[in-house]
Amino acid sequence: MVRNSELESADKVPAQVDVVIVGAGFAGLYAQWRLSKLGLAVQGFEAGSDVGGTWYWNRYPGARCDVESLEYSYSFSPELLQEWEWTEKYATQPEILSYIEHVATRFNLRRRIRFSTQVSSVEYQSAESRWVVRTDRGDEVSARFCIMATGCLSLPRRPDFPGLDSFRGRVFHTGDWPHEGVDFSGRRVGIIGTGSSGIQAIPPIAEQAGQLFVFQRTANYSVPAHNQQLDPSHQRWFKNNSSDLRDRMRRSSVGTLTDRNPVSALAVEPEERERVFEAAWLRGGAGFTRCFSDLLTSAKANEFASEFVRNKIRSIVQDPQVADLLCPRDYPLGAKRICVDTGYYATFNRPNVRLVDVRRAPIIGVVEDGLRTSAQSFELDDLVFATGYDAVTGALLDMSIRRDDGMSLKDKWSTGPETYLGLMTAGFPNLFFITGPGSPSVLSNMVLSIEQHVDWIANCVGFLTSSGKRYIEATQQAEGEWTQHVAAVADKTLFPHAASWFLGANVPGKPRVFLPYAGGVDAYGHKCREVEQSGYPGFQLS
Ligand code: N01
Repeated sequence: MVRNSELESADKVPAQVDVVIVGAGFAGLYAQWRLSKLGLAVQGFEAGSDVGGTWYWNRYPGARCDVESLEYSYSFSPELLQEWEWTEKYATQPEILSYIEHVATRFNLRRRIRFSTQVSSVEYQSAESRWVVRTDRGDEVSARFCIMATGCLSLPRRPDFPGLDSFRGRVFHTGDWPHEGVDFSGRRVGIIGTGSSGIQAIPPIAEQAGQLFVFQRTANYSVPAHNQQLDPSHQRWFKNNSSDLRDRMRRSSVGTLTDRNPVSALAVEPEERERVFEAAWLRGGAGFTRCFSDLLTSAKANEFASEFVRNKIRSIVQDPQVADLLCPRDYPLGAKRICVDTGYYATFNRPNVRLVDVRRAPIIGVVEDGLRTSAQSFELDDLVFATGYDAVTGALLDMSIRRDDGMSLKDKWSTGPETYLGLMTAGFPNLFFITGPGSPSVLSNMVLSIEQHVDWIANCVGFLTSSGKRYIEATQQAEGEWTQHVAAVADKTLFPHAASWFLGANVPGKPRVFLPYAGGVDAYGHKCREVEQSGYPGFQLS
């Protein structure tokens, strides 16, 4: 075993370590803490110049979490819980980033991370049962274990419009926003995309810009955040009861305190249904999709909720034609990730904002001074892409992960990812994914799911190390059965009824496979515990 004292500076990458951790967001940092505690030598790599992951890159105006701050935070340290004071119900990106930076400093986690460094290849040497990790800065390190904390939404996608290079104005992507911020004052701005990022960025950009054109291909369902300052007594209550509350979150469907109402939307009178929808709308947040038991499983129940939101849009947006265009109709509410906004629909009442339907008249290209659709030209100074990510598998497949006999993860997953529990894939021993495909990941409170995965991985690595075993690998059979189970569970829901990034539908050529596990955080956690406690059935240990 390599001693930690040999790794004083992240700029001196040792030739051998026990564990390499790729990424330094919420997942990578907790993995650093947890694996180092086992006395293992750990080396981290991070593409950004500091910690933060998603919250390092997504600095666009309006960026904010849609899980409540108190719930979207680490639970591993009671001291950290007590000393950190969140200021708002839904934290802004700067506040979350300072929290992550504080964690890195408080637990001294940066010293084993090499920043501004992209991992380019990860290769398994079967004779030695070790991984060789190489970076774009020429580092080469050999490790027994490799942990991919690369994030589910970390590889931005920008459509390749003809002529984009000829554009003389400024071009931005929400997922790679300039650190110094952007001043849109008085400018003609075009924004493409009305998913969660676009819906958050549009209101503040509209307040600054001279003119804002919103290029919408698919209308999205969005519910108000009703964000507010955190009441100190509520924060105290959460901290004093955190142990019970965290247990409740772990036993819930998505890892938050707002769990699913067990009552069917079809079992109540219309007045009661409206009352429940109205209460959920007034409470705000993504919990709207859980205000009845069957909004994501029954098309009929879902249509009631969808029509409720459409009516809200019609009541907020003054121009009936614009309101109509903002009303989603071609997929069930929640089948694409529901958005949470502050003033999104009302922004379309501003005289300087125009909604452009690029479903009817698609974008055909970019020219020197703007953008063209098949119907019209738009003169622009700035172009903002809020066009999303190659989600869940994108960052993993962007690296060359392979074995020395030539088999690559890209080849193995060419028809869709196959994992056991979203944690490991057969043929790639000692390689762990945090919130990988086939785990609740993006359907859950990410911080809670990250902690659950890191704890499982740390316990597994601790067990292998103490029992003198060289490696662990998912079996083909367990992986095949789990992959089928993930698909079967998704098929019982309305999720596959939308062409979403959950299914890979936003990336041309990506296999259409439902990526996260929709069976719930509670059932999933139970299964992982059972596997751990019964000696890792479904995995081969050597
Ligand atoms: O990306 P998206 P996102 N021409 O893929 C459009 C998380 N997140 O970055 O639907 C025209 O959802 C595309 O149109 P369509 C959250 O999990 C969380 O907004 O494909 N339009 C769509 O409107 C979220 O779900 C938070 O027809 C094009 C948009 O771009 C996930 O990140 C905040 C186009 C992409 O939407 C991703 O959200 C932000 C084209 N060629 C993000 N190509 C919070 O916590 C794409 N589009 C609140």
